[in-house]
Amino acid sequence: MVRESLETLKDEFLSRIAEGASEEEVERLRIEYLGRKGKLTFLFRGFKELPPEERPELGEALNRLRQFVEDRLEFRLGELKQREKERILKAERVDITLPGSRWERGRIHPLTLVMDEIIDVFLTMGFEIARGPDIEDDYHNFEALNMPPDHPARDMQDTFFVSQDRLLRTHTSPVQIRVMEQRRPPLQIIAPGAVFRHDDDATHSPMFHQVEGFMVDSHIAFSDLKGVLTHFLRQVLRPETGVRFRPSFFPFTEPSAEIDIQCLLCEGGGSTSEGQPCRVCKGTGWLEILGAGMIDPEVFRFVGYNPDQVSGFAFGMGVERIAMLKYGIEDIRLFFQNDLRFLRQFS
Ligand code: 2NM
Repeated sequence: MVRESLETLKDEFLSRIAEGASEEEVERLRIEYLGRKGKLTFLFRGFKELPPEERPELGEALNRLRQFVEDRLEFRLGELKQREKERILKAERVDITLPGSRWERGRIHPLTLVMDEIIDVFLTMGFEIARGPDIEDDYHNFEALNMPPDHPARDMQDTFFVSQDRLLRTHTSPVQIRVMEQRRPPLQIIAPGAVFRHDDDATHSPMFHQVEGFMVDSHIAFSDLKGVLTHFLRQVLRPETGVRFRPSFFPFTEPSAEIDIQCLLCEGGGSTSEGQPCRVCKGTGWLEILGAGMIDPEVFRFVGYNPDQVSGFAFGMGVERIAMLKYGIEDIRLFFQNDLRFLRQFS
């Protein structure tokens, strides 16, 4: 009687487990048969009401059935797990014959290109590179460069102040002051780097780059300035570029000069082939490209040099301006917008 119901239960279980197509269904079967209110558990409870002589045989049969159900559940779960694994392996197989996606090669920024070319010419002439902080004090940016607090030239520098005595350097000249404070001539130094002025339009950026430099020794003359800077310009631009020196003024040099090159577009003619004034040089045939001069004796006194024993020249240039002239770029802001259509044009 009970034996028969065990057989029925087993057959029913076998057909149910064959239908169970997911791990969740198998788990539900485990609860249905072996859980606290499960079908087999129920039979185990009824076991106590049997006459004692029937108990051993039936107990053994019940235990065998429970073991059978447990084994079957385990086996089915293994089958389903294996099937799922195969499905995933098939679905997610990597096709290694597909062509990969290529990395786009990066480029050097046009300002870095021009900066490196400028630096390279001076390194070849034996100059050293010096660097200094972006944030300077009033003394190194102005005072030691012969610009006392009431000096009108300070108006020319629209300075970003960080505090009473801290400012974003308006030129890289403070680097040269720092070098002279620490070392004795002979010195040939260039100071490349970012500088900051309160100015913002198509030809002025609040952050731009300069390369300044100087040469100091016992007998440096204006002819040395002319020779070094003419050679520099003909190396960076074209070997046949015309160069002219005009008198000018800077608080830190005396005498001072501004240096022009023949226009790169109209080649000094000042007009286009249609007889219009050249748009790059505005018809003058010349472009201002460098400022320079013989270092003022006052600057030497500030750094502890004896102006009767040393002399030297110094110069400065704007890297963006040179890059704009060289490549015919009309708006300085293009350098800082990171538009790939612009940046891709230089290599
Ligand atoms: C310029 C023009 C002329 C200059 C002077 C010095 C220093 F520190 F040696 F005195 N550094 N740079 C200088 C001179 C810079 O830029 C247009």
